Amino acid sequence: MSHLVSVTLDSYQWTGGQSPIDCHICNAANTADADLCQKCFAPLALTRQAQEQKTAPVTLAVLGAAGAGKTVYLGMLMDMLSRRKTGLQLVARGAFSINMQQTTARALARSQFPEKTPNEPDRWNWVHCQLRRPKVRKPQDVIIPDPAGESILEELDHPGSYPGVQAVLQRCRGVLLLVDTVAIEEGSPDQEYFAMKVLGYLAELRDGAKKGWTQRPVGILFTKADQCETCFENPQRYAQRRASALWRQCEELFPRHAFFACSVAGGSGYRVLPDHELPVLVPLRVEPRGIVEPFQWLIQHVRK
Ligand SMILES: Nc1nc2c(ncn2[C@@H]2O[C@H](COP(=O)(O)OP(=O)(O)O)[C@@H](O)[C@H]2O)c(=O)[nH]1
Ligand SMILES: [Mg+2]
Ligand SMILES: [Zn+2]
Repeated sequence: MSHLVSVTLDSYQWTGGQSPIDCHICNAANTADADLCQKCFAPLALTRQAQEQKTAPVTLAVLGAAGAGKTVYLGMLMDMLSRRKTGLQLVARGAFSINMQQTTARALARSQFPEKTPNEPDRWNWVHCQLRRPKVRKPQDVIIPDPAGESILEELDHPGSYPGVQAVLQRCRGVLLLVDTVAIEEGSPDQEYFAMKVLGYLAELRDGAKKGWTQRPVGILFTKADQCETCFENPQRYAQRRASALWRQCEELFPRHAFFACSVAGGSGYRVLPDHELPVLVPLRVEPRGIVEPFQWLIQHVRK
């Protein structure tokens, strides 16, 4: 029996008629018929759609530690803005952009939270949408990825391990940084440290000619604030009292920053679900608060 196998080299594809495609997120060259970028795993449909536009899409980042509430927040935001008929509205571009909204809405409709975002970058959600704003004639294309929290941390600790995260951090023109209020109330410092690591990274990047994010907006968003009414009452004061190192970092390094509080669930409780061994935290009812305001602020402060 022979152990010889024939392996097709990818390089044959470069000789085909179609020209290679440079990923919009990380600039890596890809074969014309690839679906995902070979370096950062962003869907190349993003790049193809971006190439159709006269003005390049703006990349925004929604970041936070694992479990901070990124997927629930983004899914709810998309769902709310895509159903609006006036004010700030959003239209998804391409079927892949609807996945996260659909998963979140479907889970909440069954009184559950969506499953955790997988670590593998080829399974992250990417949203490409068109923003329509009152009194602004031209719609603006926006790209927002939803990476797993562990991958963000891994990239911050070991640069180069997740090229997708690195590319997004370098490319994004504004950040919403999510901080879990429940964890802060429980006395866990990890949420604050995570946010500070992200801000430390951003502060080292160049913004135009200067070092540091002097012009780009950073919104700090306290999630799950249904569990902490004082946070809702005054997020800025809450930050100053309960996350003082993060608050100081924002004051000193990011001239354009603001604090917000949000929640998707109007209370939550534990329930035993058929396919889970342990009781699972579920939303008691869906009662979105403070979802649109932080995003609206971010969009307003992104430099033209
Ligand atoms: N009480 C409450 N819990 C929430 C809310 N949003 C998310 N959670 C909880 O936080 C968990 C993680 O949310 P997820 O969006 O998956 O976090 P991610 O890892 O940052 O994407 C969910 O499974 C819920 O248990 C909220 O608005 N209120
Ligand atoms: Mg997630
Ligand atoms: Zn790429």
